[in-house]
Amino acid sequence: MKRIVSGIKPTGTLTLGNYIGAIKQFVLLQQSMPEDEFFLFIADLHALTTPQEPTELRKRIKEIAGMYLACGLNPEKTVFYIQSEIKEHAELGYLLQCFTYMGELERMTQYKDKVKKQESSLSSAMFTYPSLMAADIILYDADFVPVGDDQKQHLELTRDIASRFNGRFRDFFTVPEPIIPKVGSRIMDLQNPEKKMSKSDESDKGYVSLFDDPNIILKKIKSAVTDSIGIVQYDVDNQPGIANLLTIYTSMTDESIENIVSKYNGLGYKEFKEDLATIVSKKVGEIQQRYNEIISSNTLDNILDQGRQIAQQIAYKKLEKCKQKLGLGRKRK
Ligand code: ATP
Ligand code: LTN
Repeated sequence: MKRIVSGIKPTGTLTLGNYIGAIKQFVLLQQSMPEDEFFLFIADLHALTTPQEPTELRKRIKEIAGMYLACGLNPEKTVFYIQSEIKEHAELGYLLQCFTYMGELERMTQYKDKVKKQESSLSSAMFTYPSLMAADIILYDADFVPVGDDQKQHLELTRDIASRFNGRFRDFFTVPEPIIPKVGSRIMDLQNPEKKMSKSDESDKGYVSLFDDPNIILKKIKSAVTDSIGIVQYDVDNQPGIANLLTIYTSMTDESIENIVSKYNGLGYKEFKEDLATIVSKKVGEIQQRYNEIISSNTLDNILDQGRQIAQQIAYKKLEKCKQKLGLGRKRK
């Protein structure tokens, strides 16, 4: 039996990128690996690396939990929990900082991008956050970590940190492997297809939020930036906008890109975009309906309580053993 672990930060809203690159993959994995254990958490400590309004943050934590379920994850097969409710994450995060080199953190592109944008107001937690992410994963001896393309580098660092620890203290942590979808691991901004679709974007025109009104979704997709070539075909270099829309289309319908391209052969972008807009707004509308039912029932808190209990036990044992290895604690147990 293998263990799969992943998390999502409760910053901004959930986007179509989060759905296609991460949540949909979680659902597929859950279906294709029914014997394996699934641990999914809400990475609220990670959210605090940038300033958050407390009421908003509290609301978003619940939103993500509700969306995990609304998108089709089964609470009977998945352990859902909130990262900050398991104190071991933060403690192991600190311990792993002692096994992470400054140079490694300085090379993280996500950090480098933030430095470029925010300069002096950047928190030190933003810098050290990959060590906390490593802790989130290896605390549970995860075998696999499904993530979008932007997290690949953090996963590589996680593997290096785990291997470094194992090198000093004999094999102690499982070295995890990323699972990155072949298609849809990097959904691009609808207004600027050179840039990742991001929930932290200042303008909301470039992303579809899973909470957007279906009519707004129609508009956003229909006004996605394309090009003047006028042929629906998959050419990332010359038609990045259309390539991105094709990726969204195939991800939302499971129809192959080849099929989609031949379906729109001889037709213009207008028809293609209209169809895609309908597909996305309908699918997101269905997710929203399930979300509203989940949020208005009282099941969410129970699910998160149960998840906390299960995760807590595993995390406590692993951290205790880790501290022993390091020589912390007065007595050798
Ligand atoms: P931000 O947009 O602020 O950088 P984020 O959406 O990348 O944040 P998370 O919410 O923690 O941060 O991401 C959750 C998961 O969604 C991660 O696995 C991430 O790789 C994936 N993901 C995020 N954006 C995209 C995207 N545009 N395309 C595909 N996957 C994505
Ligand atoms: N760093 C990720 C969110 C995240 C995560 C994790 C993903 C935090 N801890 C552990 C997978 C496993 C992000 O910013 N998207």
